[in-house]
Amino acid sequence: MDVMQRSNLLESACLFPPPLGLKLSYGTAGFRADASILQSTMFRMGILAALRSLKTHSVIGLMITASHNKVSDNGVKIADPCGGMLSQHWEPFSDQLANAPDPQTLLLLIVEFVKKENIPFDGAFTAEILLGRDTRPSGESLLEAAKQGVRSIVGAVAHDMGILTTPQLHWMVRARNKGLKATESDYFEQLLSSFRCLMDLIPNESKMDEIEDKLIVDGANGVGGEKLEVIKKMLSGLVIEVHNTGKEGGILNEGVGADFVQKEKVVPHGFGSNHAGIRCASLDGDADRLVYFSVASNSSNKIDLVDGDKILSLFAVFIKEQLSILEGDMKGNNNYKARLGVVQTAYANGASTDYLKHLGLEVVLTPTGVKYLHARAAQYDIGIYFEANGHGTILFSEHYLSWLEAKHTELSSISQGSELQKAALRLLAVSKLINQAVGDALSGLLLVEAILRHMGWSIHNWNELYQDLPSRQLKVKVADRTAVVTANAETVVMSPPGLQEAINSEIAKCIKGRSFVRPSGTEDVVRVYAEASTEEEADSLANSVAELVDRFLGVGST
Ligand code: 16G
Ligand code: MG
Repeated sequence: MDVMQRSNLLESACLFPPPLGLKLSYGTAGFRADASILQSTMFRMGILAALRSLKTHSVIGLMITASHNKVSDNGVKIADPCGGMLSQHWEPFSDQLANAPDPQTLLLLIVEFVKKENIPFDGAFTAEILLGRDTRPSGESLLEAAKQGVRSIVGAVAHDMGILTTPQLHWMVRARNKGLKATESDYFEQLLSSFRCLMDLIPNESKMDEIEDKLIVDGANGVGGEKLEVIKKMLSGLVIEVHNTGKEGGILNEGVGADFVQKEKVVPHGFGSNHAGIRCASLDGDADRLVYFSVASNSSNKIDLVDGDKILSLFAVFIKEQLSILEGDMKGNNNYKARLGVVQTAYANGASTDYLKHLGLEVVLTPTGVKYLHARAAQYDIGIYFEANGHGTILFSEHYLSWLEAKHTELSSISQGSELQKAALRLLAVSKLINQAVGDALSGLLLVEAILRHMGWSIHNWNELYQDLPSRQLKVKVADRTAVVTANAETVVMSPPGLQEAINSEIAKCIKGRSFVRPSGTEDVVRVYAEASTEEEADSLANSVAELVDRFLGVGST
């Protein structure tokens, strides 16, 4: 780094002093805090994104969003060259950058890191950053801070991609680095053409008339509703009505959205008994989560939730069906059996895991957070991952996709229109429809809709795949949540000593009891999950475990 670069960094850093006395952390998926204190973090993440671009010789993404958090919050996450989350290897550096107390310390940190990581500053490569933001009012000024951060690295270029869903930005980064078409209209075009392809391949015998044409979507008053309005206009064969678009004066994530619906299990604002029985879906504030629900027929505000686990199960059933057609009667020489795997977290309802195992699928658990699930799913030819909260996707390995392309070409020449050829084409269409970079509520929704029509299933048929075990989630405020150390994909507490044994004895009192605790990666709390055979048992197990957490770690304890 030459003198000009150093003075450029120092000068611009002076314009963005960090908030005093506050420790920021990259957390599970980027920084999140009250928007008013994020200017310096945003500026510094602009720098980090530019350094990452230089290091990887690739386009990097910077997304300004706080997902399902309240509207006064905002946040930032970085998309790596493949479109996935920032490499965990760089997370400690992002924490250090965000927390550097003054411009000199910041510069020193950067100089050291550039040396350690061997980041080239020879001008041979132009750092390029795609910036996106959700609909939060604070997004615009935070975007300016991020741009200044990018530009404080001499020669780096910041492209403002405008208001986007988080998955759209990840998709664009991945597409750019693969040399593919990468604009927003390319995104819509890819989704719509692969959706159309799946719809055209629906078997004639599918009982489509049993399915309500109409889908009502809760847009969380965020960016997802806005984008869905665009998709809607280009669709045929599916009627979508979007509520909570944010245009009717509703507030982002307030009593609406996938997080609210999944955690509270009640109707979002704008939905009521007049929607009973109709297929409904809910997106979160940045549209990377999707859950479905139907409004209970009695006049209460209760819903039948169809969560991420059930979306995963629907996808798994469909993919498995296509694979057995394709692999059951292999014609030609070029035959191959795909490795199909399913990835969940400890939050997956126990009934879903049992169901998936009964289907004969390999099911693995990882810790909470997309970066863990995604990495594990990428180890299969086809890896399906979902969190119960509705974040997930289906990954196809490059190797499998090349095989599938070749197989499809071969089948098209020897048995055009055969079931085998159709199965290959369906799998190829799924790989284009479903976002390969990150979980995406919009593409997930289109895939769910296509599969329901393929199966001839109403939302009720789908929901009956298995019966969820009653579950309860609580959070406990403690003195120091980092004192909770877990292992085995967060299912076992290693520290503080004795807590796991105490939890075990509570679990033993319940039929089909299961419970675990973990420190939240996004809030200063310890989370408690419990499930059991009845609502009462699940509630009481959650309460007893929360009491244990409080006893071992409560605000008063040290
Ligand atoms: C973030 C994660 C989500 C996870 C949630 C857990 C990403 C993109 N998002 O929203 O996957 O379920 O955090 O929050 O990784 P918690 O640690 O507060 O429970
Ligand atoms: Mg989100």
